Amino acid sequence: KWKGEGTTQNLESIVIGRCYDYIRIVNPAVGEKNCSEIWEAFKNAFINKDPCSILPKDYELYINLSLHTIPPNKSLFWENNHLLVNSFAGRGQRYMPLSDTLFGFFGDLLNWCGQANSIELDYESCPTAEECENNAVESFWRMASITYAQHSSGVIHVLLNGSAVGGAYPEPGYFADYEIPNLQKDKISQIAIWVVDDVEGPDIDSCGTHTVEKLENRLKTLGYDVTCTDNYKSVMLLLCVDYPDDSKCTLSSSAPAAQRGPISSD
Ligand code: ENP
Repeated sequence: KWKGEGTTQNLESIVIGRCYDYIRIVNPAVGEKNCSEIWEAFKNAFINKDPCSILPKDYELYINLSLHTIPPNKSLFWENNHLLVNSFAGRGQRYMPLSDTLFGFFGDLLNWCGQANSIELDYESCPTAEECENNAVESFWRMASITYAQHSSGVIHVLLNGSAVGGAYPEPGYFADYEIPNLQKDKISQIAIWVVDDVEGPDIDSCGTHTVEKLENRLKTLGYDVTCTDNYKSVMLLLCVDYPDDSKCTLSSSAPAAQRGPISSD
């Protein structure tokens, strides 16, 4: 009856398994968490309710039970490059985007919704954001985004896609609407923006132009120390794994270095 995909099959097993994977293997520093209690709180946010009347605050208990500290300088905000962010972050080893916190890891890439007057999940279909914005998944990410931004500190990183149609910094968007307004200014030393184009994609947006300029101005007006880098090399190197022969992926410094020969003393 809805236009969106239904609840992911085996949702309960997946999220409880993810929770144990997270607290035991991915990030044991979070300490002891009760994964079945977290699942119950998650489920109670949306079961037996009209699937278009779920609000971010319905996930309050879920967030309280799964919350943990986010290490300073590790936060990574992003738009339009989910899979790149997941591999760049390295399950929290390099950076800790929302999807590498326990409360985001739980829902990443999954889909879920309930039904009014039934305690069953709906595995057939779920409302899309166009059908109603107060759906279970949308409200989950809103609540998670707000919490993540409030708990981020030190140098904040933002990875944007310079090839995205419509611009690297979308408005409306989670970053624009739920994350920037919830950053705690006194805990933040700098905001480092990286605008990276797809290797074979167009250069639509860059530092100082279009929507990125708008973002830089917004953050500066809020009083942040903002830096912006185009095609940040670490991210480019990762993208280039799939395009080793593209001209953008030439390791320019290696050939001269190899040809230079030994340093002579005279
Ligand atoms: P998209 O549309 O590129 O990618 C959405 C996919 O990323 C979905 O599969 C979603 O899981 C997963 N995902 C992981 N983290 C988030 C998230 N954090 N979020 C929404 N989806 C997330 O992403 P968006 O919609 O532009 O969101 C990007 C935002 O995430 C940025 O603001 C960034 O700073 C933030 P699922 O369960 O829906 O299948 C917040 C909102 O971290």
